[in-house]
Amino acid sequence: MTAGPRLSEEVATALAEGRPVVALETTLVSHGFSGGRGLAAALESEKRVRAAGAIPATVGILDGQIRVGLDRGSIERLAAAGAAARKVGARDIAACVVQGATGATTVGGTLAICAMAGIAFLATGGIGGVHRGFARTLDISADLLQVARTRAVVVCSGAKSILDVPATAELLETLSVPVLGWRTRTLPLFCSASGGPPASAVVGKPAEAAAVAGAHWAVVPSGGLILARPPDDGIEIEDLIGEAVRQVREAGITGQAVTPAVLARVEELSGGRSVAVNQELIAGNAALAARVAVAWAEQGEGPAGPAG
Ligand code: PSU
Ligand code: MN
Repeated sequence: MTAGPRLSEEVATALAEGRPVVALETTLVSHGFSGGRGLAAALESEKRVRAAGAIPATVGILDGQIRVGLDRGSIERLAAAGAAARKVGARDIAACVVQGATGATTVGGTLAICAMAGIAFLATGGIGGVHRGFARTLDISADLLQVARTRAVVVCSGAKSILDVPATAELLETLSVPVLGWRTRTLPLFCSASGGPPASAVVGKPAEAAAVAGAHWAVVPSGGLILARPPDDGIEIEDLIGEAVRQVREAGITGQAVTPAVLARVEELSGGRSVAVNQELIAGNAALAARVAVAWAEQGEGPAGPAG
């Protein structure tokens, strides 16, 4: 049995020709939204990646097969499965494959597959991070460690403010992960642009971001970078997030279920306002990731990915 990823023809060809490819995760599709909005976010992201001149590679595991470059029907399947799809981080891939299961990959899981496929650009809404109350629960997303050990640029709007964002920024520093602010000096708080901890550097052009990535890979060949883009139209929902985190804790929810549960509560408490921002973020980050991937390809430094 082989656990190798199956690439779509389009993605395989693009990678072979050194053309820009952007990976997209699917946990947000299955677990991140209610009512089919995860599917809309996924399809819009793909569209934006293409519009910016790159090839989207949506990643997931279908019936035990790791797939890179999902077709629409497969993305629809993951969306329809919802919570029935496994939430797959890097540690969960092996069991999901061997057991023939269907799984939606987190940022960390998607990055692990990017390393296998040779893709070096990924977009999402917000990465996982250090959870509030981590000293008691030790709940720290595996996304952070996977970013630290994967040669890739992860474009996001920071870590969700459902997390302890200053602690998340500290851990990223500990892990030597550059946190590049996209035209901002601070790490965005997902729904809101301001109030976060400082970025480690500011970049203002896709080519600059690509150049910093290349220079970083000369220093840390197998390490990742975060490129953090603030929301275009942020909203202030800090109080409500605190309330959502409290409710989830009181309900006794732990482990992998925490992030989806908090997201669902935030969606409810904000009367859906968080969802509109979330969808816009994901699509905007996909577009930016594509621009950076295009700039990388234009710099002609060759394949960026680990398999290249
Ligand atoms: N942020 C969102 N929606 C999501 C996630 C993050 O706005 O659905 C998902 C991502 O896939 C991320 C994962 O990788 O949550 C992190 O989960 P955990 O905290 O359990 O590591
Ligand atoms: Mn966790």
